[in-house]
Amino acid sequence: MAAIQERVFSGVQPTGNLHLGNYLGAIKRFVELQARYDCIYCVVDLHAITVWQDPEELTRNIRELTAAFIACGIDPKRHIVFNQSQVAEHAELAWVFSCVARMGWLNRMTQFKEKAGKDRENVSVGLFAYPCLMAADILAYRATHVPVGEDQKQHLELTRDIAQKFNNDFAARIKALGHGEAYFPLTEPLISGPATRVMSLRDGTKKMSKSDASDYSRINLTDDADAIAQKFKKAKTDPHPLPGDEKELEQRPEAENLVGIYAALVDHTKAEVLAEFGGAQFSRFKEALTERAVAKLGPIGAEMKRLVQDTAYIDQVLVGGADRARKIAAETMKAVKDICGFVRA
Ligand code: AQP
Repeated sequence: MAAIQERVFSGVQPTGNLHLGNYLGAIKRFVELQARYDCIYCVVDLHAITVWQDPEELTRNIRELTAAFIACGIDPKRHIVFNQSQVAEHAELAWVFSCVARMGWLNRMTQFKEKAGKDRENVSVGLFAYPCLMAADILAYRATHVPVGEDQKQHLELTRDIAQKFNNDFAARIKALGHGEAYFPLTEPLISGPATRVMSLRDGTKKMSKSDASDYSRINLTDDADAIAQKFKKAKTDPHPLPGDEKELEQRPEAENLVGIYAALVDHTKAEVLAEFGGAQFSRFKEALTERAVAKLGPIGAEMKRLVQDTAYIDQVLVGGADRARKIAAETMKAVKDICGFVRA
């Protein structure tokens, strides 16, 4: 049986309003990892429908996110880019994992608690079971590394728990079928850098999020230079100049957020940014930040707008990527069926 090879997998939901947090926390890292790993990047449309999606808007958002991946620098020829619903093995493996995961594990997921809020009885079963599908996304490719933002850390820990329990429950069978000691790898989360949790521009204690009602809370990847300038200008800050020392950012969430964004945009540490801007007023820092953000996002937004017009090209990328992804996922699913004891063709 094939040994587990190093492989990167990650996904983003096509739920519109792609923002700077998605870019700095995830997509920018996806791009960087291409040089070192075989990468699979997925438009996770099955995750998107855990909350209601207008079908026409969903189609547009799937294509727009694919365009964003490519515009940010993901190469769909060297790596795999596809949308999840085209590879049925994700949903199939998710069912097996729903039978491996325990209710108690899922009950502890903070994202579910936050998203369900007081309306727990009325949210979809899919929203609750979401982490099982996420584990299936990753493990269908036996991915060893998953770049994500800080908010996904708990789901990745659950993915490891599911892999571990599957490996333990079926240990004898896995060995007998020649897979060695473990079939699934214990996937490593890749969460590092100065922008693993980009915060809202209106409230430094809240995550920058697609679903925030205020467009001023986030910088969208498709915002033009004027919108970016306006949003940073209005971004909440405190009355003090920037400190020279990183420790002094601790009680200043808005300042820390803007410094982290700047650092991630220019590939510096927060300490290096403060060495340059310590003592500066926010007005000067925000101008420099706007300049950096426009320089980075301007070309991405323009390329996204160009690519989404070419739906034939985008759809061809997704179909081609899905064909390549399915080959890998189908091998995994065959092995899983044998391990579980299902009879198959
Ligand atoms: N604010 C953020 N800072 C850093 N990373 C972030 N990510 C999301 N928000 C931030 C990372 O982006 C990747 C894709 O996220 P997703 O689309 O799958 O789901 P999400 O986390 O639900 O995105 P949002 O924007 O927060 O949507 P809503 O408003 O629906 O909750 C992931 O790697 C995520 O960590």
